[in-house]
Amino acid sequence: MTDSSHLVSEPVEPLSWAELQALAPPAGDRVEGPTNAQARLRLFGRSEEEVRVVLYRDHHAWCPYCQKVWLWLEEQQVPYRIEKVTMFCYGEKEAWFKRLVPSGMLPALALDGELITESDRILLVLEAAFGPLGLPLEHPRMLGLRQLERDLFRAWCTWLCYPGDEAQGQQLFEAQMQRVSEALERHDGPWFLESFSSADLVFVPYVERMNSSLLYYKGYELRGHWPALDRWFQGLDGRSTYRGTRSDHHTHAHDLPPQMGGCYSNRSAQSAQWSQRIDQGPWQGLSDASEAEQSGAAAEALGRVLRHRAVLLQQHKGLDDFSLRCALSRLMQGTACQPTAGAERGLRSLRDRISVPRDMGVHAARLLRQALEDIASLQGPGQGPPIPVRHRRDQDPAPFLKCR
Ligand SMILES: N[C@@H](CCC(=O)N[C@@H](CS)C(=O)NCC(=O)O)C(=O)O
Repeated sequence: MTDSSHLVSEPVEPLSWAELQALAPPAGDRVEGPTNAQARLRLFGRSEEEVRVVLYRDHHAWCPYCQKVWLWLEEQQVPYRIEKVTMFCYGEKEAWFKRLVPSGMLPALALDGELITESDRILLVLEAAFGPLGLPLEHPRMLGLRQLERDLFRAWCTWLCYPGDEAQGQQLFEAQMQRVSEALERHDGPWFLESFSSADLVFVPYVERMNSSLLYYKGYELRGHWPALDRWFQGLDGRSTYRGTRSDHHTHAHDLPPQMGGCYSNRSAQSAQWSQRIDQGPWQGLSDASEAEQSGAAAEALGRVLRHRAVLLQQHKGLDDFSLRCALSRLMQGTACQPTAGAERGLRSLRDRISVPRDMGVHAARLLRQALEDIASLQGPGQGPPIPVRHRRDQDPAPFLKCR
């Protein structure tokens, strides 16, 4: 693990933009390559004329109900187009979307031009058109698991989002987790049924958010407490569909409060430790992804910063060209050049606003956060603007869309 507090600057120049550009990976195939958050079209080897589906989901991939539908389409390899929409918490809802869906709610999906809202209805319509993923959603076993997911969701909300008796909140949550664990242990494999199915997919978005939020706000290690759930996460880590939609602890710790109306810390020593580590590093080895798939992560992060560098330099007060190159040189070569005086706030402002998977994958984000922190630490302890909790307008996508 890197401990940036003891890092000493070296008498080196950062790489130039041209040198950095030469280290960036070639643009990946968003349409036919692995599941990714940047694609606007997914074809799975089919022609564009065959596309019958449009998925309307949020720009930042924060909406859990969108993740469920997104994963279903990726698992079933149904060709689809993606239209991204702004959530109320981080910006202005697009007028064209409000005309389509006056409530502004996501996800929405068009099948052969017919608009459907409500994620469960969307999945039923998709299932009728393209076939089920495992057992049909209305099979009695599936209905039981879907109900269990809602019971777990409610217990999690009660513990996380309302101030109250902490011990009781945890107890109610663990009672539901016990049922989840028993459901998972009913089969040999890691899944809720004999093989991967819509049942797993229904649990993915919120259990992912539970894993991150309970660690950050309660110091509760979900995967450590529940071995069956840990196996389930390991199974998910092995699926490229999941890896492409998966977020990380830092992103969820800060995207949930405005969406859920607040998250309450239990102020335990463990939650203080975990939240500090998730916010300020070191990020390597956090339990939000398996450690295996890391190759190319630094280059991935570099490519994403290069793409948006002009807007990033405008958006993060104090971040200057030279200091950003210092951080990227650290990322790619491990060098430690001294950033400009005052740049530490801008470097940490960017560090705090990397969003997974919107910007890059979990491993790329960890490496970039660490490089930004390492270089910022050479200048001092100054932090960027605090991350707001009631809204996330600091994450308005508008400036980034102008230069698409
Ligand atoms: N019951 C709905 C819930 C959908 C929902 O709550 N969507 C939220 C985002 S997770 C939303 O679009 N809110 C409006 C906004 O944030 O802009 C479903 O299953 O689709």
